[in-house]
Amino acid sequence: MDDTAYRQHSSHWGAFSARMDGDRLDIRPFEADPDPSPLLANIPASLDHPARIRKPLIRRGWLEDGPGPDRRRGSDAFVEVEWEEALQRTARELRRLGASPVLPEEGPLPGARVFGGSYGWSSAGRLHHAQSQVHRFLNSVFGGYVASVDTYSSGAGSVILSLVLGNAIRLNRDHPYLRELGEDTELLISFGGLPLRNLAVSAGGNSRHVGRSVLQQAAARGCGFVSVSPIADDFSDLPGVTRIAPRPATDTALMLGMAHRLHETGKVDRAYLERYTTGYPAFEAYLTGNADGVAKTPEWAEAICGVPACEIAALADRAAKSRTLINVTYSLQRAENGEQPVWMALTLACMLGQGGLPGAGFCYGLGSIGNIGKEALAVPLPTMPQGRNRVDDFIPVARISELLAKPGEPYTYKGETRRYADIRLVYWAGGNPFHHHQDLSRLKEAFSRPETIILHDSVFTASARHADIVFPATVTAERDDIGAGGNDPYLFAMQTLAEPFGEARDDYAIFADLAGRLECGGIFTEGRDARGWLQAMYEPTREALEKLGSDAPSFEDFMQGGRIDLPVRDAPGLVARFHQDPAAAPLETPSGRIELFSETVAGAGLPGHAAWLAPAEWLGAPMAERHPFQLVSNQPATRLHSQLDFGATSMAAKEKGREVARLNREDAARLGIGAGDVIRLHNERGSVLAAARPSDAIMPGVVQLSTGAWYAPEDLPGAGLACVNGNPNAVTCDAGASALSQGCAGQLCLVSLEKWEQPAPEAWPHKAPFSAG
Ligand code: PGD
Repeated sequence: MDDTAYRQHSSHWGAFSARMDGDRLDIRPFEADPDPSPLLANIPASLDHPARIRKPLIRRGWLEDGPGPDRRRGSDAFVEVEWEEALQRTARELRRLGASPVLPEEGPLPGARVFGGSYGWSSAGRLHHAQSQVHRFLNSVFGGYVASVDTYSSGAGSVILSLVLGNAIRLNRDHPYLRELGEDTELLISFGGLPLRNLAVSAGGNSRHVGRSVLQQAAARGCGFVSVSPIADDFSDLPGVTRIAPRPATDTALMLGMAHRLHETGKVDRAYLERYTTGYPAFEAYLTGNADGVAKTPEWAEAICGVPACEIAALADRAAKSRTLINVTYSLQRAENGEQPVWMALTLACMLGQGGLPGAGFCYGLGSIGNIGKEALAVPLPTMPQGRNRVDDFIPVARISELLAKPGEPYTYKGETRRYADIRLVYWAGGNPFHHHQDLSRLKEAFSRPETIILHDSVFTASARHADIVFPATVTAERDDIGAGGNDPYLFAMQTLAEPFGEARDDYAIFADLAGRLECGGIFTEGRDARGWLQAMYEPTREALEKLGSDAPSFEDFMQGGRIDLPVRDAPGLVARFHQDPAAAPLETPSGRIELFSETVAGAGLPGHAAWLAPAEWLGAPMAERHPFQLVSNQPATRLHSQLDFGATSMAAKEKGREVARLNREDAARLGIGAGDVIRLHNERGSVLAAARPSDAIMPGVVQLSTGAWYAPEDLPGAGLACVNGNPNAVTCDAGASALSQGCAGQLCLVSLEKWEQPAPEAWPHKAPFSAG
């Protein structure tokens, strides 16, 4: 490898080129990126941080006593073993659990007791995508696995939209909202703001960060912006942004107040409702109070959300006068009853009747993830086939604790009653459940139940600490791949930048070896090595490009650092086609139209239309008398989730290694809390320490602690177990958003908050494996 030349690479937060400068990775952002992400500076630490895993690890208790439920997971020591021993023992265990080249055609498969949901963002790279690899492996050796459906990002929102907007849920990938925002929108009302930190990241790659320039372009045209969020800096600091801060979790009430004003002032577009929607009369009866005796007036809304009724009415009037785009970010639905703000925003946009106009109508998730609202691509991206999962069982992704702790018990999902499988083996690669799941003490209890837990990661995360067998995986910089993300306009050759750390191996190599030992090698590899797969995956894209008359290099030429401009589709997307002719391009809903009343939702025990449903944990709830602060655990600005938490950008934002929590300046003064003080957030589920930062950007009664600090529980004198690094999931609630979606509701919960007066224990963000014991 020529160490002097820059090589091309990519990440979820941007493309770049890099070369080794001594033992340091020198990174240059992609030259065509107008606004590169500061997260690029986290990457160099990925090569040699002490948290990297050098050799396979086996938990001592598992090694000595064999598989079985074990409460020592999480506190037990690990033993470093040679690859041969680790692979042999793993293959033996997988065989014991039923892995075989000969599986029954009929009847139960061993995979029915294997959880392979393996949720997680993994890394960029179309081949070495860890979750795809683990799925392919489990399909090859167990005939399948118990899967997970939906995402932590968008569980409640995706479920409700799948029912009431049908195929138009794909509108995120299908409609150029960003271009239209730049060119056509007159008023953007964005519930959840439009945080550029989220727009910076996109699964698989985000090579051109255009969010800032689109907002500037819209502002220069005179577009108005209304950011609705308890956190003022959730929207860019452009001049003229109206910021409205409702109590967290009450946006639905605010929207209802706006809807009532439209109704009262005769601004409801009845022709639009008639042509494109169904079920409005039932919603209207609720809105006016004909159904329940309570009119959802702006005054009614004010009592719930705290925003003055006159402001609510004025916002409705302004929306009706302008070409208005109503956007709702994922953050609002990652909460109890999270379906409601999404459905209500859709209902409000339908009442305004502008769905068919460029730059107007309803959008879901703009500002939540980078690829939403970008132009759709005209060619398929290279994809690793996962094989067929013959186990017809799944959980909604955030029900992992129940799955492991309550085998056989019933739960509901989309109106059906299902039962949890009885899981013996958990296989995880490319995710960090002890970062991403809620109520981590409960997750820890659940993780003590399976017989064996196997995990691949490049670093020793809290999830690795709770596994039995840990395989050290390479990071992207240590392997070749192809980089591409949904709606991102380029395909990149990702070139190896450095030798693997220690004895780390690619996930593909680990699975291929295990599959071989289980006599399933042919099924898993189809006779290909990693390079062979890259070539096989590249070909369909190359052929599609050729058909469109685009120059497409041969695979070998492309892998020499090539980059291909991908064409965008010029045909209108689903939303546009539906609005052109709803009869010719119906939605995949029972009526073919937008459902403002849904029988399925009503059948699941919820109101059949969007409605204000008070959650258990909001500032108006009885629980707030005990725990008076609303914790907002949002996405971090300095890393992606928990990835590279030890990187330069992430570490620079911490205080003595501890995550920073922001709270309103007046609240801080009242509680005698100054900048940098250690504070403790707690409720019945647990507690977490953080470093305080008083801020005017946070509304009173709210504390913001982003996700991603690595979970490090310690017993505090007189205060029980606390995460000393600042992971908010030590205190969040893991109940599903509702019985309908069972989505992740981790964004909001109630806590008590106080200054930690005792000597603060040191944060220990990223321990090496051997200090785990
Ligand atoms: P990551 O930190 O991205 O978090 O949860 P997720 O589990 O996706 O974890 C990815 C892991 O994969 C890292 O440990 C990384 O080292 C590892 N990895 C990366 N590349 C590779 C590879 O090539 N091979 C292998 N084997 N491993 C690799 C994110 C989830 O958190 C999400 S998407 C959301 S939206 C949720 N958001 C919230 C929230 O808003 N509030 C709370 N309280 N909690 C949340 N959790 C959720």
